[in-house]
Amino acid sequence: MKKIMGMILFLSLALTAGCSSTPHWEIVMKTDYTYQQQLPLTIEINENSQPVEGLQVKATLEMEKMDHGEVDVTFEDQGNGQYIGQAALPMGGDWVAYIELTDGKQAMEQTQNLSFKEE
Ligand SMILES: [Cu+2]
Repeated sequence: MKKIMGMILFLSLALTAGCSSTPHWEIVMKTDYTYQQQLPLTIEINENSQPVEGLQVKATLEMEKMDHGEVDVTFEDQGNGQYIGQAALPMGGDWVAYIELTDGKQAMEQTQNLSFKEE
Protein backbone atom coordinates (compact mmCIF):
# COMPACT_ATOMS: atom_id res chain seq x y z
CA MET A 1 0.00 0.00 0.00
CA LYS A 2 2.81 2.39 0.93
CA LYS A 3 4.52 1.57 -2.34
CA ILE A 4 1.36 2.41 -4.29
CA MET A 5 0.97 5.73 -2.48
CA GLY A 6 4.57 6.54 -3.24
CA MET A 7 3.98 5.69 -6.88
CA ILE A 8 0.91 7.92 -7.04
CA LEU A 9 2.84 10.76 -5.42
CA PHE A 10 5.68 10.29 -7.88
CA LEU A 11 3.27 10.29 -10.83
CA SER A 12 1.48 13.42 -9.69
CA LEU A 13 4.82 15.17 -9.20
CA ALA A 14 5.87 14.06 -12.67
CA LEU A 15 2.63 15.43 -14.09
CA THR A 16 3.11 18.74 -12.28
CA ALA A 17 6.69 18.99 -13.52
CA GLY A 18 5.42 18.09 -17.00
CA CYS A 19 3.56 21.38 -17.26
CA SER A 20 6.50 23.43 -16.10
CA SER A 21 5.76 25.88 -18.92
CA THR A 22 2.79 27.02 -16.85
CA PRO A 23 4.00 29.56 -14.32
CA HIS A 24 2.82 29.17 -10.74
CA TRP A 25 1.54 32.68 -10.31
CA GLU A 26 -1.09 32.97 -7.64
CA ILE A 27 -3.75 35.59 -8.14
CA VAL A 28 -5.33 37.22 -5.12
CA MET A 29 -8.12 39.53 -6.17
CA LYS A 30 -10.69 41.64 -4.43
CA THR A 31 -14.02 40.22 -5.64
CA ASP A 32 -16.69 42.34 -3.92
CA TYR A 33 -17.10 45.94 -4.91
CA THR A 34 -19.64 48.72 -4.55
CA TYR A 35 -20.61 49.65 -8.09
CA GLN A 36 -19.33 52.83 -9.68
CA GLN A 37 -19.13 53.71 -13.37
CA GLN A 38 -15.36 53.91 -13.06
CA LEU A 39 -13.86 51.49 -10.63
CA PRO A 40 -10.29 50.49 -9.87
CA LEU A 41 -9.84 46.71 -9.70
CA THR A 42 -6.89 45.40 -7.76
CA ILE A 43 -4.97 42.19 -8.32
CA GLU A 44 -2.10 40.87 -6.25
CA ILE A 45 0.20 38.31 -7.86
CA ASN A 46 2.53 36.07 -5.93
CA GLU A 47 4.77 33.15 -6.69
CA ASN A 48 5.82 31.00 -3.73
CA SER A 49 4.52 33.77 -1.44
CA GLN A 50 6.78 36.33 -3.12
CA PRO A 51 5.29 39.29 -5.03
CA VAL A 52 5.72 39.09 -8.81
CA GLU A 53 6.53 42.36 -10.58
CA GLY A 54 6.81 43.25 -14.24
CA LEU A 55 3.92 41.20 -15.60
CA GLN A 56 1.54 42.30 -18.29
CA VAL A 57 -1.92 41.87 -16.82
CA LYS A 58 -5.23 42.33 -18.58
CA ALA A 59 -8.77 41.16 -18.11
CA THR A 60 -11.92 40.87 -20.16
CA LEU A 61 -15.12 41.29 -18.19
CA GLU A 62 -18.50 39.94 -19.21
CA MET A 63 -21.76 40.05 -17.36
CA GLU A 64 -22.89 36.65 -16.18
CA LYS A 65 -26.57 36.79 -17.11
CA MET A 66 -26.90 39.74 -19.46
CA ASP A 67 -25.20 40.69 -22.68
CA HIS A 68 -23.27 43.92 -22.29
CA GLY A 69 -20.48 42.79 -24.57
CA GLU A 70 -16.93 42.74 -23.29
CA VAL A 71 -15.22 45.30 -21.12
CA ASP A 72 -11.43 45.25 -21.39
CA VAL A 73 -9.30 46.27 -18.45
CA THR A 74 -5.55 46.81 -18.62
CA PHE A 75 -3.75 46.62 -15.32
CA GLU A 76 -0.75 48.71 -14.36
CA ASP A 77 2.14 47.39 -12.34
CA GLN A 78 2.22 49.25 -9.02
CA GLY A 79 5.23 47.30 -7.76
CA ASN A 80 5.32 44.79 -4.93
CA GLY A 81 3.02 42.40 -6.82
CA GLN A 82 0.14 44.90 -6.93
CA TYR A 83 -1.67 45.64 -10.18
CA ILE A 84 -4.52 48.11 -10.66
CA GLY A 85 -6.88 48.42 -13.63
CA GLN A 86 -9.74 50.86 -14.25
CA ALA A 87 -13.00 49.14 -15.13
CA ALA A 88 -15.75 51.10 -16.86
CA LEU A 89 -18.83 48.95 -16.35
CA PRO A 90 -22.30 49.84 -17.69
CA MET A 91 -23.96 48.38 -14.60
CA GLY A 92 -23.34 46.51 -11.38
CA GLY A 93 -24.22 42.91 -10.63
CA ASP A 94 -22.36 39.68 -11.25
CA TRP A 95 -19.54 39.83 -13.74
CA VAL A 96 -16.92 37.29 -14.81
CA ALA A 97 -13.33 38.37 -15.38
CA TYR A 98 -11.07 36.41 -17.73
CA ILE A 99 -7.64 37.39 -16.52
CA GLU A 100 -4.51 36.96 -18.63
CA LEU A 101 -0.99 37.25 -17.27
CA THR A 102 2.27 37.11 -19.16
CA ASP A 103 5.92 37.96 -18.62
CA GLY A 104 6.60 37.73 -22.35
CA LYS A 105 7.75 34.10 -22.13
CA GLN A 106 5.14 32.37 -20.04
CA ALA A 107 1.43 33.02 -19.85
CA MET A 108 -1.42 32.08 -17.60
CA GLU A 109 -5.19 32.54 -17.60
CA GLN A 110 -7.64 32.56 -14.77
CA THR A 111 -11.36 33.12 -14.48
CA GLN A 112 -12.67 35.10 -11.54
CA ASN A 113 -16.23 35.94 -10.51
CA LEU A 114 -16.73 39.53 -9.43
CA SER A 115 -19.68 41.12 -7.67
CA PHE A 116 -20.55 44.81 -7.93
CA LYS A 117 -23.28 45.82 -5.54
CA GLU A 118 -25.50 48.67 -6.62
CA GLU A 119 -26.59 50.92 -3.80
CU1 LIG B 1 -26.72 44.09 -17.08
